[in-house]
Formats: sequence, structure tokens, C-alpha cells
Amino acid sequence: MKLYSNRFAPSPRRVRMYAAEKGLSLDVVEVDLAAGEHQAPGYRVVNPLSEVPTLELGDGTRVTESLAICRWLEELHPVPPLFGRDADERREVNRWIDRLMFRLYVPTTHVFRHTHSFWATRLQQVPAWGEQQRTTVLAEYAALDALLAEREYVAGATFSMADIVAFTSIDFGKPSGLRLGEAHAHARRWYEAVKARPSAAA
Ligand SMILES: N[C@@H](CCC(=O)N[C@@H](CS)C(=O)NCC(=O)O)C(=O)O
Repeated sequence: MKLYSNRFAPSPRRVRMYAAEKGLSLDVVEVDLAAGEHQAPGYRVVNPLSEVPTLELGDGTRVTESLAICRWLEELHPVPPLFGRDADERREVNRWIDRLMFRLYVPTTHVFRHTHSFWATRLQQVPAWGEQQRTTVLAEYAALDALLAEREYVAGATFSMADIVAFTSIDFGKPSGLRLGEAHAHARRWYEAVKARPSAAA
């Protein structure tokens, strides 16, 4: 399977990290977003939204949307389970994924897009919106810290896709100056544990 990816972007990183946890090998094709390779006509055929990731199967089928890719792979490769072992665990993993995508990942992208110089010539930035979203991200860091004071991983006692979503979102905040701080000791303990997993380097 071929994965169109970008080493700095959080969405393809979710898939790379998931695949590494599963021991699935992907033929990774780097798409240089900074150079605009994703806007080239050739890549628009691969992904009409000009986004990464795109998973290309041996029969030419192309699958977009990082979480849909991982959920589909989970159906094919259920062990080790990363979306929960039963209905109750799946409920918790998916609940946290949904929450983190809306309250952590998307606000983090808004901070980056509206306050970082990378986007200055690429987007009509609204810095006040970016700063407002920074407060949303920091509130979610605090909520994560409170959660992780009581459990080892985001969705419970075992590592799951919810941890991948949280970890990759937090890392993506770094270029915008977003970091777990002194007040987030529990989240930092969890962050270091996830960072130590080989999949974090995928
Ligand atoms: N919902 C999609 C989002 C994909 C997405 O936003 N990809 C970003 C990188 S993280 C991208 O390709 N951005 C290109 C651009 O904004 O120009 C997914 O989860 O795969």
C-alpha cells in the first residue's frame, strides 16, 4: 500500500503511527506541501482536495481521510486493537477521538494557520481568531491533564487511536508555541510514554 504523506503534517502522521503500531508496512510517498506539490494537477488526480494523506491500494483504489483509513485498516487487522476490543471500549475510543478532533486538533490547526508566518502569504490570516483558538487548545490541555491524572491512557488503561490523535495534535502545536507546561504534569507523563513508543518516530 502506498501512502501519500508529509513528514510535518499531523493527518498523515496519524496513519503512519497507526500503521507502525500494527506492524503494517506502507510505501510512503513524501508530498512537499511547502513547495505546493499537493496543488499540482497530478496530485489533484490522487486527491481532489489536494490533501494528505491518501492511501493507494494495489488495485488503484484511493482512500482519503486519516481516521477512515485507520478504521478500515482496523477491520482488516484487528490485533492489536487500537479502536477498542468491545462495544464499550470502542465507545470510549471513538468518543475521545471525536472530542479531541474538535477541541484539540482543529483549534491547533487554526492557531497555526492564523498566527504562523508560514501561512502569511498563503492565507488571509485572522490573527485574533488564531489567538482565540489558542485559549481553546490550552483549555483542552488542562482537561487532558485532569483526565490523565486518573488513567494511564486517553481512553482508559490501554493505548489506543485516541492517544495517537492527542499526541500528534500536541506535537503539531509546537511550531505555534503550544506546549504542555508545568501545570500539566499528568499529561506530560503520558506524553513522554507515548513519545517513547517506536511508532512515535514513524
Ligand atoms: N480530514 C482529513 C484532513 C487532511 C488534511 O487537512 N491534511 C492537511 C495536512 S494535515 C493537508 O493536506 N493540507 C494541505 C493544505 O492545507 O494546503 C484527514 O484526516 O485526512
